[in-house]
Parts: sequence; structure tokens; C-alpha cells
Amino acid sequence: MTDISKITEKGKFLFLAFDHGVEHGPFEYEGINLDPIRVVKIAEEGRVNGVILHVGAARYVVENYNPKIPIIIKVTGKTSLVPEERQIQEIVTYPEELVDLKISAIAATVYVGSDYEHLMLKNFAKLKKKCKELDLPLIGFFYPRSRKLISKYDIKGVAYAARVGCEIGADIIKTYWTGSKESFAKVVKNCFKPVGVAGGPLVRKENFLRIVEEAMEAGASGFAVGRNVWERGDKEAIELLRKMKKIIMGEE
Ligand code: FBP
Repeated sequence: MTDISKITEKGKFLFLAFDHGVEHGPFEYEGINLDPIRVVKIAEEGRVNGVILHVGAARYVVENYNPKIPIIIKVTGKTSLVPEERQIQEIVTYPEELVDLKISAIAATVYVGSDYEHLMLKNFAKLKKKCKELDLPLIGFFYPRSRKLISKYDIKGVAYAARVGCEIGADIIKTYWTGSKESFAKVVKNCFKPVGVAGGPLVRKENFLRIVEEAMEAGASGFAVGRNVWERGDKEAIELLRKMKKIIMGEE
């Protein structure tokens, strides 16, 4: 069994995700400071269990700052400049090139149900093999993308995608919030690996904290949050992470 203790506490986790420069591009975040060092400092102050970066950002941080938290490298990517129906998460970084970086885990996305699902599943198999060789946990972002679904947040699609992640051997699964405690409980019930929740687009702080509470009550093991944290000012972002951490660890 892969050891995930370096990136979890009591089996729970809070990660700060910052792979959005690839996924969504800088202009979606006009007016927000997208310096990776700023985000890593927020993550440290917010006491997260790891920060998720692409390799270029991670190397920039390591060369110009001394990060004190676990670094998780996102090794697949796609841009949103490609039409949605043609988006595929390709391997953009090979785990072998990361050995000098002292990383704690690898993260990869699979769009379950997409026209390119077969290629992403094949990539996932290659990454699993490499992670095993390097003794690194593999965090799978399993997101539904199917023409058969009305929405990518549809419980059937999310539960299916998360289940695929368990079946094919991700150590931790991350997927979308399905909108309610009851529906997300079904996602968790059908998983036998720790399930984390993506934060999604920015919403009011109070509403977001309610989602965190509900997700944890539904049986989630944690969060990998991005926009809802670093789209806020530094102080507010740090406070929010600390509140999330308490809820996730059951200290509130
Ligand atoms: P957020 O909390 O900002 O949603 O980040 C989680 C995440 O999985 C990121 O790692 C990723 O860039 C983004 O969501 C992808 O979201 P979407 O699939 O909706 O484009």
C-alpha cells in the first residue's frame, strides 16, 4: 500500500491547488496576483498538507524561495483554449524529471466519459507504474466529461468518475462537489479510497465554508481547493484555509 502519511493528517488532507495557469490561463484571473511564491506562502500560513503546482512553477518557487510544505506536482494538463469536446489531459511532465525536486506526490487528471477517455486512462496507467517505482502517491483528479451528462457536476457522472479512480488504483481521488451533502454521500459511499473535493469557482466565504462542512459530514477526506482561496486577498485567504483545516480535521 502506498504511504500517504506525508500528505495527510489523521487520514485527512487540505491541499492548495494552483494548476490553473494551465487549465484556465491568466486572463481569467485579471487583477489577482498569480505569483507562485505568493500562493505557496498562503499555503504555508494556512497550514495545508501540500501545494499542487506544475513543474515550471515548482522549480521557480524552489529556485527563489525555500518552501516548507509538501509539493505535489500536477503532471497532466490541457488549456481551455481548445474547444471543450476536444480537451484531453496529456502528460506534460514525466515523473522521472522530478527526482531532484523532493516532491511528496504526483497528481493527474482523467476526464471520465470524454471522447479521449481511453488515452487518459492509458496515461494514468503509465503514471501509476512510475509512481510505484519512485514510491510516490498518485492523486487522481477524476472528473466526468460526457455528452451523456447534462452537467459535469451531475451526481451520476461524479460518482462514476470517482469510482473509476478507486478501481484503477489512485491513492487519493479528487472530484467535483455535487451540490448537496446527500448527493456527495453517495459519491463517497461508492468509493473505497479517500475522496477529496475540488473547491470550484469563487463563491461567498460563508457559503464555501458550509460546503466544506457538508462535504466532511458526507464522508469526504478533505479538499484540494484553489480559486476560493487565492482569488481572495492574502489575509482572508490564510484565514479561510485555517478555518477549512479545522473543519476537515474535526477540530471545530
Ligand atoms: P478549484 O478549487 O479552483 O476548483 O481547483 C481545483 C481544480 O481541480 C484545479 O486543480 C483545476 O485547475 C480546476 O479545479 C479544474 O476545474 P474545471 O475542471 O472546472 O476546469
